[in-house]
Amino acid sequence: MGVLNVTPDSFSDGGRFLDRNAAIAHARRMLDEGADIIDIGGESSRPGADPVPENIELERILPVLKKLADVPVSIDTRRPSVMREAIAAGASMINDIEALAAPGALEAVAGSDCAVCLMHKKGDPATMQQDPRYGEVVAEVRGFLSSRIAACEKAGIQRDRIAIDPGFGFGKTVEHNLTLLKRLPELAALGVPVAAGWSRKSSLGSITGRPVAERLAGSLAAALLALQGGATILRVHDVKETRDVVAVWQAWRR
Ligand code: 8Y7
Repeated sequence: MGVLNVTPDSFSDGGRFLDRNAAIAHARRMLDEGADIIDIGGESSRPGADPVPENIELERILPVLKKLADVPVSIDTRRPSVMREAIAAGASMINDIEALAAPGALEAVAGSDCAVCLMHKKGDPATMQQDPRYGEVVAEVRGFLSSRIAACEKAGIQRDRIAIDPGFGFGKTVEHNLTLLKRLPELAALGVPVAAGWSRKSSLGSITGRPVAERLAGSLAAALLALQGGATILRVHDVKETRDVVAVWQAWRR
């Protein structure tokens, strides 16, 4: 899954693809490099980010989505109204960092054949990295994702439309992220595809001491560990390089 931020303030590529044509060109390039899904986001969910009004989110997302009608597109949004519009415009997946918790979100996806990625986060983007605490992080994340899968199924979103994601960096310390990465098989045991997003994240900065522009090697190491832990969707900025990681891992596994 290649990341396409159509926002002025995302932490690693904010502002670069606000121009519509640049965004579409970047999506095409990621597809050429081997991306299977393009994840379009019109609202930054980085720690401390401000929310954007719905009409702005839609103005950012819809023109790009419509130009990518021929490929699987995921829409990164928390808003049921945006989900509905995106699904009507051809989105294949809703990637929701709130796991369809907003009132009306389950219904927005249920009345379609669209897939959903349910992500765990603790707290809100503005404050979630201020001293996050868990009793047992894996049990809490697993319990949450399991209950969201159940809520989806109850709402009529069949299991084969659901993926889950521990939400690395969303209300989690480096230790929490590493524990979740180490014990990813316990999430995979829930029986739906697991997505993982470590690409360029601040935990990699903490571990390597590198700024965001120099986190490719760290991102690839984390991608490999996620694959080995059972992730089947990797949400990344650097598609070409991650494809090589996947190829080496698949060759080794065979
Ligand atoms: C993730 C995500 C972000 C992630 C899923 C960033 C929207 C922050 N991270 N969605 N979104 N998983 N499913 O660093 O880890 O790209 S935004």
